Amino acid sequence: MTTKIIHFTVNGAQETAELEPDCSAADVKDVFWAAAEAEPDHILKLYSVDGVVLNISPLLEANSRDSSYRLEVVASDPKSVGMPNELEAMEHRLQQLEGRVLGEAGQPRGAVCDLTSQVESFKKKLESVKHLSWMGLFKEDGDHQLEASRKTSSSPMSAQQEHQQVRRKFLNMSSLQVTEEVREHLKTPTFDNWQWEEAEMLVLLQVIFTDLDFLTAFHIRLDVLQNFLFQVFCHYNNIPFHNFRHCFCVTQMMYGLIWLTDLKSKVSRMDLLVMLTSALCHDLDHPGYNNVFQINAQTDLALRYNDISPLENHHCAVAFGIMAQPECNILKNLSSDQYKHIRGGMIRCILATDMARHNEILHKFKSIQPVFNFTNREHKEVLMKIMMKVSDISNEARPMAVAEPWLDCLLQEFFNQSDTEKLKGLPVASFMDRDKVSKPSSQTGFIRFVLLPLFTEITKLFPCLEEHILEPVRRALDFYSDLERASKQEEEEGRSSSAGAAGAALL
Ligand code: LUO
Ligand code: ZN
Repeated sequence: MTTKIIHFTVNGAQETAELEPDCSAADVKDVFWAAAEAEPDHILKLYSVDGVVLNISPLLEANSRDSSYRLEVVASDPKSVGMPNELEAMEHRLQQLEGRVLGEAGQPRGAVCDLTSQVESFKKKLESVKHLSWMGLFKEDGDHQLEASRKTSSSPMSAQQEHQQVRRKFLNMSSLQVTEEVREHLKTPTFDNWQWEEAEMLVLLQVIFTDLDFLTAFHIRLDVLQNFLFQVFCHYNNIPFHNFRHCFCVTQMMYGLIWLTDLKSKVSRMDLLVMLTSALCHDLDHPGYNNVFQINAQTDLALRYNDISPLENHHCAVAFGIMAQPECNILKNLSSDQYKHIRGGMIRCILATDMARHNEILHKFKSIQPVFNFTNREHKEVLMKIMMKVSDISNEARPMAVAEPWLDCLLQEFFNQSDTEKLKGLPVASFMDRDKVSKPSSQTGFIRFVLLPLFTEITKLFPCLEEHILEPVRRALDFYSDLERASKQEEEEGRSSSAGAAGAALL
């Protein structure tokens, strides 16, 4: 093994690092922190030429000068005044300089003005979201397999080790302040979930829970919330669709809908806690095989729950299993009446996400929507179920670049299931069969017959949702309809050309 030469740029300068074969992770960290003149509590990101975040570790691959990596220093702990001390030193030097070189009219000379404006723009840069790359706001687009690419540079870890690494990152970052831009962005359906690592999504979930004042209102200690969020993360499985990133999407969409509909002023904070905690927990420990599979294969879950929404019952039971641990029990300081209210609400909301009940719940909402009354308990309970359903299947309300990868993930999970069903000789649903499904036609059907009726009905109650979720879904329908038409046309042309070729062959 020879010494590895790593070429990288930092603060605009070209640098190289020589990594000895037996260097430790700490040695590598020291090299890069020194090159960046960073404080120990700063967080650094090292990017490859195509913007993928690399692990700063002895496993870092050697590169050439023209494929230099880029090293970025990110925000440090906000308790330190808010500016790195080199900036304060720069400001101090500038004030001294200004005092010495004031022109005859008492105005600072041009050079000082330039320096002043440079310092001002540097301060703005540090405070702006662009330089908080630690929040992953400006990673390269299309970087949709974030974890996968990140793991390429490190040796495979066990799930337990990966979880502990996420926990360390989460707790390290959780004391950092998220900028106003990120907070505002988090309340919109345009939020791009693909830009974020798992630890960063945990930080954002903490922001959501604290932003709605749940900690003060329900006397939730921050460390208990963090334990709860981390255990929720651990209890989602590493499967293509129903994973922790889906949980984050649904919770973030629920948070966005609460703000867009001003639900804070229409329902109690207890009901908001039910909705967000239900969104967070609604697919806990999903195995990647739906209820039809559970029932047909007579799995333990189907047997345990007598074929009645086995998955959704399981998701809810896992949620309360996590909260049964005192160090994760975010409900521990509630009164028994409050606890009963939350538990009843979460059971209703999580069980409502079973798509087999789609028509039942939508029909009920349609019957009360024209006379909806926010003081009517039953009305609010139906609305909370509808909000769960909207958040759960809302991918197509997001920008196409965010939504489309989700359909690929979903079909991958569906195809895994139908492959297994074929192997086991179990019934196979056509919309899950890789030999029958086309992405466009499955999606046009779903949008036309499932999404649009649901989103149209909730938009009747909250007209402001028209532009935020109904319009994007209509655009998605147009997109997939065009794709469907184009692929049908190709098929036609394929058939006619092969018919032509066959005919020619006969001549
Ligand atoms: C609806 C649904 C059920 C289980 C798992 C995922 C989904 N979601 C979706 N299904 N969630 C979002 C989406 C989406 O954007 N598209 C689809 N599309 C196709 C595959 C589909 O037809 N899904 C579907 C439709 C109805 C159903 O039960 C009535 C289950 C799945
Ligand atoms: Zn879900």
